[in-house]
Amino acid sequence: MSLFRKLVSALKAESVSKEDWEVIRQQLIATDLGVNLVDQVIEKSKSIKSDNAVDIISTQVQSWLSDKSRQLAGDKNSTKTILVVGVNGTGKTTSVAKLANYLVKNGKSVLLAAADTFRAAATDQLQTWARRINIEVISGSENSDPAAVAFSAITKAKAENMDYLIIDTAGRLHTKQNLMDELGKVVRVIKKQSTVDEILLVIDATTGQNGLNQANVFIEAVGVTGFIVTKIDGSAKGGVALAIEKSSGIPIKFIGSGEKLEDFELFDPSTYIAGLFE
Ligand SMILES: Nc1nc2c(ncn2[C@@H]2O[C@H](COP(=O)(O)OP(=O)(O)O)[C@@H](O)[C@H]2O)c(=O)[nH]1
Ligand SMILES: [Mg+2]
Repeated sequence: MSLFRKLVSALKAESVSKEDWEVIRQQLIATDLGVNLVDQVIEKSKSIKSDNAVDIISTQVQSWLSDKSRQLAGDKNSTKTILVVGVNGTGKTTSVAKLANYLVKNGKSVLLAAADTFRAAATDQLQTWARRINIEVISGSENSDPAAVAFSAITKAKAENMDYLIIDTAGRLHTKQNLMDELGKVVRVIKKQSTVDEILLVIDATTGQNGLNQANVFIEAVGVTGFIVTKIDGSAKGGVALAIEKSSGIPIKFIGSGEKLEDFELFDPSTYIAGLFE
């Protein structure tokens, strides 16, 4: 990704002009790191004269990342429920499929729930993925109650002793109150029978600072436990990942890097930081 390429050159240079610092600043702002963090990096960079300058700055940037666990939470002996939430088009349904595939490849049993009942197409999309992974999807008819789908799904997942239940949800909710009501109801239905172990918020890296604002609405409305940052493949704006962890303290757990099932991995902070400073 090497979003910090120009900064790295400057840190290694004998001297850097005022104009060059401004160019670097603009380049960092374009990564969607946010003006505040960019200015912190620039100030610190200007102040150090050392052969280790790159290491010093990358350590500073690393300290902005969350030190919370990036592993999926939950008791290994019972069904763990993961709710996947986020704005429409960010990549929720694709990420649900990718996460299921990742878990199945690691020997886990997974049931899916298609609780985005606003559009029949959303259920079809999830069923197509599930056929490829060879797992089952619980769904309801169009416009049926998402909480009813969640109820059937958790009942089945527990009866069959599944390792994971992953619930895809709708993002097309006009107000925060709507969002809270609908997601809150799904959470209550699960909690009557089991636990909600993760609420993963999907963030589209290409939406930049706007993605951050959307994230805050979800963070306030439901107890988000982790992020899935998608579309980092098509983005020169990977700075949003840093910005979002710094501002929320919530860890990124997975990243999506393409449209295929395999384009998905655990977020590794060291690799991410190294990539920025390549
Ligand atoms: N390039 C790229 N595209 C993605 C990624 N994740 C999802 N998409 C695409 O984004 C679009 C919306 O995805 P979808 O899962 O339907 O979003 P949802 O509305 O949040 O459920 C689809 O065209 C996906 O193929 C990713 O990591 N990289
Ligand atoms: Mg969807």
